[in-house]
Amino acid sequence: MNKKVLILCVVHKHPHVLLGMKKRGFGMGKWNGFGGKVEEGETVEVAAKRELFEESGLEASVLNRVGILDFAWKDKPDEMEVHVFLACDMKGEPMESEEMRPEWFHVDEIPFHAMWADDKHWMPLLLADKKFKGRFVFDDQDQMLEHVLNEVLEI
Ligand code: 6OG
Repeated sequence: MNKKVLILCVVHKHPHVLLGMKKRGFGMGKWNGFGGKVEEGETVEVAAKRELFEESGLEASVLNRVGILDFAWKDKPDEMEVHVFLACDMKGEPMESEEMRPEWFHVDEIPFHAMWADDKHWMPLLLADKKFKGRFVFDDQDQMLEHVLNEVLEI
């Protein structure tokens, strides 16, 4: 098994969330939070602030880690451990980057049909200020085959 550590940041300013349309690479054509791989020597928090700034132009003063999600693909050795962060307080205005086109969505109008299939399971927990851990398995068409998701008190 080959496990990569990544981070994902969701910006929540009630009643809106900021998502980005992924313009290239992994997950292209889907709305998602902002994120990517943790670089060598970085903590997950530092990586989350860096990725949020690089992809959205926003500077978060505080980022709270609210979830850890494991993603696996059937018949593939690669797995991802994705640390999910919530940003509620930030400086700047969202700006389009090479990777992402940001857009605010009302929490009742999140475009789950154009997002990774796991998001509709854990995002309601994130929006309700809950913490969670989960594992999701996909097939080679990125259809979700199995999932386990639990609310937890501490990450
Ligand atoms: P780059 O390849 O752009 O990092 N990511 C996922 N996010 C969701 N919501 N569901 C998934 O289900 C995901 N798999 C990966 C982690 C990829 C970004 O996409 C996130 C990173 O923020 C499979 O560097």
